Amino acid sequence: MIINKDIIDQYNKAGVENFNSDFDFLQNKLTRSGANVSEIVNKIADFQVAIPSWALGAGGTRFGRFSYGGEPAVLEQKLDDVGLLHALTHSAGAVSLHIPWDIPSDVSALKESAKSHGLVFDAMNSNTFQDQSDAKKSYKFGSLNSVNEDSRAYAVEHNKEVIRIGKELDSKSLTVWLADGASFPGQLNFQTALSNTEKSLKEIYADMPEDWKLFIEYKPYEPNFYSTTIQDWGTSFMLANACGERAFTLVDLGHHLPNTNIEQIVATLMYKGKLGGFHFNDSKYGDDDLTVGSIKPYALFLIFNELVYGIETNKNNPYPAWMIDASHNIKDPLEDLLQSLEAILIAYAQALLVDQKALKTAQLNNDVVAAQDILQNAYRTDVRPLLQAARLQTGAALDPIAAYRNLKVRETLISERGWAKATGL
Ligand SMILES: [Mn+2]
Repeated sequence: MIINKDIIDQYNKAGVENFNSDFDFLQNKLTRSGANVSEIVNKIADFQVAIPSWALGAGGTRFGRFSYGGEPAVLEQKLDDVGLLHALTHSAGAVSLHIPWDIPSDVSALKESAKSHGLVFDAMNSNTFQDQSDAKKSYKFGSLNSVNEDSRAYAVEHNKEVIRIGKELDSKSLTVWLADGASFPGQLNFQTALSNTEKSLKEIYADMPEDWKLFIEYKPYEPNFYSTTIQDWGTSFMLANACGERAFTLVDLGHHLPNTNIEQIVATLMYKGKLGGFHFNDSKYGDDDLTVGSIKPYALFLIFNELVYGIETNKNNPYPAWMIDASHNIKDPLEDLLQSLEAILIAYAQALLVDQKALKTAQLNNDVVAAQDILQNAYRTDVRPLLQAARLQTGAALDPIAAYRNLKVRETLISERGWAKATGL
């Protein structure tokens, strides 16, 4: 299924009058307070988030997986799905592949397909957290950190293969997330595990082309429940520094213990120019894979406030690679992703509204009440008409989920593809 611009323009007609009145009201209000509305709308229109190939099928927990029908069975169909999201929102202009689930059989055809959907290939993801059916070595007791030299070499070689495939697709970065760790005290020597990981990452780093970046993700627990070798941003930061200037830390919202001050981690990393990538999701307890903004929208806004400040201030930090890393098992996966994109752009737009000059003055005067008010004034603004203006400007749908339902996308996908399950988790 392809959604072309004419269909969307036709669909948008019914909502334009209401949009105009909502937008005028907000524009007047924001202009009065000194905001440059058209500049903010342009920034929202430019913001692109990568969609991971594994989020397009119904996700699962270790207890079960419930199919939605019409799931993409092959890589080409995954690209088509991201193309649908991009047509509806014009903010999902990139796809993030996962090897070995997404090994392309015809690279030039795949690149052609991506181009026709207006997509680029963002960071490539390696997978050393499970053994494939044809695996020659096992990752049961670790991969890059393994005490078994053969497993370590096998994992390094896999990452090199991911780089090779990524080069063919014009990707420019590799994300490494390791499940490596221990479930029981005494199982591994912390220092040996860390040293092995550092050596392995350096080998992978040395294999990357000059214009590539390495993103090192961290996670405090799960699937190992006693220790994770790259458990926190500090360990990731240390390893990135050991690798070199094109290695960075990747922050995944779900990879923190409850109540961690993630916005402060963002600020600390950007201050040192080491925040390379960002994975969006939401959670109540741990790595829950819930829709972005569904549980803690204010925390998301505070994080975006630091991201916006860092992008403006820390020119030594590269522009971060954004990706949604969530996949839940009770929603239509495409509707879930549309909700996540909306939540990301809302938080971004609210952060763009923060009066940075006034905030700085309040901070210099230790005016705690004013500082809180400045942040909350931005957070409490209903910025959705700004998102709609950006979508109208780029030919996307005024209301993407309503358009998705109105155009019967899921029903069409089921009739085209049947009930096969997507590959991946
Ligand atoms: Mn992640």
